[in-house]
Amino acid sequence: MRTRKRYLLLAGVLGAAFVVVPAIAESSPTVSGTESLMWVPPEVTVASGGTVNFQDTSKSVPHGVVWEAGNPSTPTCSGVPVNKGETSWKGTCTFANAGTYRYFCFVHGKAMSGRVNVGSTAPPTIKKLSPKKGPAAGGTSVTITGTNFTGATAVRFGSTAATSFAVNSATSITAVSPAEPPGLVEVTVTTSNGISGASPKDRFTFKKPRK
Ligand SMILES: [Cu+2]
Repeated sequence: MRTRKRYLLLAGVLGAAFVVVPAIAESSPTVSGTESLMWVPPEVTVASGGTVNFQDTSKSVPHGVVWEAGNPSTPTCSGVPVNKGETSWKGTCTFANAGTYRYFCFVHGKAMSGRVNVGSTAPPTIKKLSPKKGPAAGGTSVTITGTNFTGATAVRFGSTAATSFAVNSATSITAVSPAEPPGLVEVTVTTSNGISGASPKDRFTFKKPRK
């Protein structure tokens, strides 16, 4: 057991040191106004300053965008009909500020609504785990406090994925620990902006079963 534990600790440290942060995919999502009077997909997420492609693929049904009052800022658009309706168009809009942008169709009204979520480009960080230990059998509900958790795609205990996790807010995630051999691991949160870096605050201990 002793050797195994050392190995795990080593693996955890090495894993954290050699984590390769994937290049952020800068491809922009595309939203299509359809013949069935929907924006597809109705919700997309981009980084601050990111762009979204908009198009009318219906051929015959005109659509156009109306930005709702209360958005973080007015997006800068090119080739997208704003406050008017047109058929067969294709363009892009750039979203300078973080936050949620809501819009609806100039022709079809709020029944045809969409959202663009604009997030930070900073990778997530972990500031606190609570609790910091649990049984090797897993099943511990761990509250992870930190930053930039919005859109988290993975939570890992060492190299093992959490059994499940829920993003409560940009600063809070609740994750259920998987089964792991006893020992210390680094917990990581992954978003499209990267993986949280190793720190003493993200360490979780899987306890040996009592005999
Ligand atoms: Cu429309």
